[in-house]
Amino acid sequence: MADRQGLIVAAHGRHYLAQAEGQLWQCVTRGKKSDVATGDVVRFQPTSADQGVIEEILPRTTLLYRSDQFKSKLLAANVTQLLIVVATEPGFSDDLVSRALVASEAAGIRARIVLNKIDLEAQRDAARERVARFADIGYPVHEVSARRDPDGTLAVLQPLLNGQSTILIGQSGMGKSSLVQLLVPDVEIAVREISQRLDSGKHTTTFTRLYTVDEQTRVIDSPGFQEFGLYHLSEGMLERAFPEFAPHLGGCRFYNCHHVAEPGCALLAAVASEAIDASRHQLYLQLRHESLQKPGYR
Ligand SMILES: Nc1nc2c(ncn2[C@@H]2O[C@H](COP(=O)(O)OP(=O)(O)O)[C@@H](O)[C@H]2O)c(=O)[nH]1
Ligand SMILES: [Mg+2]
Ligand SMILES: [Zn+2]
Repeated sequence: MADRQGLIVAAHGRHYLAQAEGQLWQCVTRGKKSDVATGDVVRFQPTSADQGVIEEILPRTTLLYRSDQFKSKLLAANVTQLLIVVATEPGFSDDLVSRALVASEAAGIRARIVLNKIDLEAQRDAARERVARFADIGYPVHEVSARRDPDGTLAVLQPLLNGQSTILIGQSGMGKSSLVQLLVPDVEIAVREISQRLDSGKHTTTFTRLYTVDEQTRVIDSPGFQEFGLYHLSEGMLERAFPEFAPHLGGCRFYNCHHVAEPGCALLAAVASEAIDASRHQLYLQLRHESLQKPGYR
């Protein structure tokens, strides 16, 4: 059978679901390769009416991933936009938000923050204050309530998602799946179909899924995560992934300044004068430390 071109809509271990010619194909890779990501466009060789073997990943425009000391975890390919979903309750981690922002900068993907559950008032002001710090750096923040105000939520998000390929990421319980349910018509049918084909009907939510809203618009739901390692980013990539550092880079006494404890460091001076948030600089130091753990990347 002739090769087909398909869009990867879900990845689970080394099993992939490709959408092609109006149907889903269960695909595997050759050998032990598992470098295919949700959102990839692949060329595959059909082996039956609905199964195939992936032969080639077509060139990607973007690739979003995280990594620990030993391996990379691909989050999604070809996305144009990252939506970081946080909520008033349960509490969210600033550290994880910042790490996701750093990942998006390094991958060249625009990022937005969505503060969900603004109907819950107890922690609302505190949550607003925390996301405002990211707005100050320049990241757009959008307030919604997927549950209490679905129409208002759609009015805010639909124009932002139109024509984009957007991945929703965030800790579990923030409301990612609730938002996807609003944004994707007939999502239950798509979920059931994907789960059954990929996971033999076990209905786990531990994998990333892509939904097609229209020809130009895609939405990707991802499982919640507790950590976001970025061991793959070099020191040079890291300092450029904090947009608020930019005005100060180049102002250090030493051209090869690491912004750790060097005399005459413009970044440390900016932290001291509170022009740069100390916790963001702390994260830079932590990420730098992580990247130094990974030999061969520097
Ligand atoms: N009060 C309130 N609860 C919400 C809202 N959005 C989602 N939830 C609830 O928060 C819980 C987690 O939502 P879910 O979409 O599964 O989060 P996910 O883990 O990020 O996918 C569910 O019980 C939702 O009903 C909201 O706007 N307001
Ligand atoms: Mg979910
Ligand atoms: Zn410096």
